[in-house]
Amino acid sequence: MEYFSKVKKIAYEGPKSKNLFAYKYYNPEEIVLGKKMKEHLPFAVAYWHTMVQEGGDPFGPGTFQRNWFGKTPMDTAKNRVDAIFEFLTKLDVEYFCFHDADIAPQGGNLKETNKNIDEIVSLIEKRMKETGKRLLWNTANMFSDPRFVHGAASSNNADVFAHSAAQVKKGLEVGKRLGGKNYVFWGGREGYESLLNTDMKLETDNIARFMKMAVDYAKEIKFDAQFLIEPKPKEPTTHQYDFDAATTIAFLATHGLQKDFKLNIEANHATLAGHTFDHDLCVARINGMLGSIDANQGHVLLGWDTDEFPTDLYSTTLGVYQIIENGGLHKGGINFDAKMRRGSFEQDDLFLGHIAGIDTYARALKAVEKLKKDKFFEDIIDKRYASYKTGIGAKIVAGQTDFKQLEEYALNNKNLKNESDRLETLKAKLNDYLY
Ligand code: XUL
Ligand code: CO
Repeated sequence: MEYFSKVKKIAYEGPKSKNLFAYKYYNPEEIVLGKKMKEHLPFAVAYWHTMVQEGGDPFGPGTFQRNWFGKTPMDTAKNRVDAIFEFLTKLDVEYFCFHDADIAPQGGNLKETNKNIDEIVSLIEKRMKETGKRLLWNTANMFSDPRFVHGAASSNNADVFAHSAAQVKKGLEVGKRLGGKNYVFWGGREGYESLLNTDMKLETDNIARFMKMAVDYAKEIKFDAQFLIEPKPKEPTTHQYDFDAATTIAFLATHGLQKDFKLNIEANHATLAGHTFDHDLCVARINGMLGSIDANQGHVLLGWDTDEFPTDLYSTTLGVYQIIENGGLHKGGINFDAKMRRGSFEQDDLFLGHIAGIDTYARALKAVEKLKKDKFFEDIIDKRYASYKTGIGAKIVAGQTDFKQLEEYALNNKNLKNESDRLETLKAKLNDYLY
């Protein structure tokens, strides 16, 4: 069956097009900064938001009209496979991402669940071969089922740790079978509510033990995906262990895991942590840890993870600048971890949400191209840090001086002078590149 029968393949029609179901800025074959747009921006569709979300909120049930519900949960799961591959093909997006629980319903026990997963994975594998679509990453949902009430690898209950290990083991096998490029850990319930009853040291050590076992198992089965951790500061628990990029890098370094992992930076998670999107991307990048991106945005007035499609050109441009500075995302991609608003309930609206996000990233890339051609940021940085190019500054950077020499320099220096930043002018100039 055709699930989106009214929609044809979304094509690039240029900024003047009035067709809602067309790209105005994303022109996949266009060369920008030496590469095709589609190579700079390897987009992915998130199974959970696009295929599974029903649009409920704490005040009322779902509103989303979807035509893939079948008689049984397994029928629905099978229909969803056909629907997502039709969606990816019509949207002209190469990648998708999923949690185990998104693709197949839980059975009465782990064995039955794995059987359901195997059956659906066979269908996915077949559709991947037919369409050429690829798996950017998969992950395990270790937060929805009530068994994860106290966490997964950080649970106080060793039986839950073991169950989680079995789930990730299966996830790694599925990732290998589908040729997944990455495998993601998002903390989910790996955090705590109160120190009154929490052994933080045991919980964080256990998470590290869990990660090591995952890396070892991937090696054993020759699954060469890049492991990723996706930081998030709060939600669902008050304190999430993977708070932000810096905290997560420190955790990995402390436990000797930094070579085996990179980070999947999500825009809305960065802003929940009190950072900008580009801040967390930059922290990951300068530490050699930028792996992939969950593209979305929060709402400036709300303090939770609203997972909106990214339409804010300002933050997206600064984000794409970090991707370019990183030399691209390598094995990673740009996954739309974004959901339609409850009021955008028609099934075909799913295209419009993705088109909005994809066009925003394309515009951002074009803005970055202009910024790079003009050496906009390079010139600012060169000038601002010029004192480290010559004289005492050059010696500091080269490690050729010490406190005694610096004291002598400072004592003799009659001319300590700072320069104004004029950040207001820079911000105003940046607008010329965006709008
Ligand atoms: C939750 C979130 C997840 C991860 C995958 O905030 O971002 O959907 O991306 O588990
Ligand atoms: Co995410």
